[in-house]
Amino acid sequence: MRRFLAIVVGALVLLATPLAAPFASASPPTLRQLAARHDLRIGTAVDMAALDADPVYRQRTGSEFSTVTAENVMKWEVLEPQRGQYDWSAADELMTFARRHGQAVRGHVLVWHNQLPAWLNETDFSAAELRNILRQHIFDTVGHFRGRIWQWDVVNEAFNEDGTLRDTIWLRKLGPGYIADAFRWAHQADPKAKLFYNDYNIEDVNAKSDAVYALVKSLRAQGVPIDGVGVQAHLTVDAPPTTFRENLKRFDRLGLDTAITEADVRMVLPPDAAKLRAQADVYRDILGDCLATRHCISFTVWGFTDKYSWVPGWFEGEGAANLLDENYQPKPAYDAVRAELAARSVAHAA
Ligand code: 9MR
Repeated sequence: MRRFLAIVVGALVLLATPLAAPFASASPPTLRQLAARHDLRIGTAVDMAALDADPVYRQRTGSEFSTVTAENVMKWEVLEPQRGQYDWSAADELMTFARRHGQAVRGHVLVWHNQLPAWLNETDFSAAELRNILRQHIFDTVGHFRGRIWQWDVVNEAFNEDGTLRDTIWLRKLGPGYIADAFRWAHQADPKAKLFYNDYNIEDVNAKSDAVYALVKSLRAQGVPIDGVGVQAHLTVDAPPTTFRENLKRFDRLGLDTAITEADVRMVLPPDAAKLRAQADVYRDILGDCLATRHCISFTVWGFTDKYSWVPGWFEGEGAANLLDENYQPKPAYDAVRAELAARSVAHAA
């Protein structure tokens, strides 16, 4: 379907070019316009403080991207800081922004072990109580946004690197069945949302992605409503994935959608020409892997400017992981992403 559309759109563009050219605007197509040719949504995580305070950030978020993800404001600690008292304000603001800009929203995140509210960590709930709390959280949250979320990250980062299940409050108290439960509850709360399992370090075929593969295969076999696998893609310039395409394709063959959900490519600071070139190559290659995978439906970067990246705060001495620098100047990676989107439609049309 994607290839077919690209051919049709490519042909139309070729046909229309001589007529349209005199009237065409001088500005080059945005990332979202280029991605639309492939039936792909291109997205960014959104930092709500920056969206409120920085007009340039706001403008670029709206113009360049066709899907957005809340970087933090749909996490449990933000939504329900006191038990039973929800604060939807920041998340709703993002929903309004997305609607105004014709953007699909990725909901992030329902079940995770980080950024849980203090009241949840502080009390020693029984298994039955905790199961009810999780169920209620999923019904409240998915229900609040019902009909307006394109993809939900239902369960996030449930595995260790060796493929065993991560020791979290959910696994400890509820056992491994919490994963299937979460998907079933989310589906009941919004039958139209696409439901994703999401994780990092699963770009390559490795012990962790093998475990995710086994999990989603077994969920499908049991009739659990799961639609896709999100591959975060928090990467570095010097250790890019080598089997990403093969990995995406095996999920595709299971009948699942895939999505790149949190791409960034960090480097040891300061940046230099060689590192920026290497970074561009990694962005280009993983985008190419997504485009080559039939049901890889979105490519989301975890922030688009180095100005607000989470990376320097977490990895000492590293950063410069995004497409634009701190002054919103395009880096080679931005040009590489544009070129990959532009070149591929031409190749398909040929
Ligand atoms: O980018 C997020 C950062 O602002 C938060 O402080 C951090 C806290 O856990 O979470 C970051 O986002 C994470 C995402 O929700 C899940 N995958 C890993 C991301 C980077 O840590």
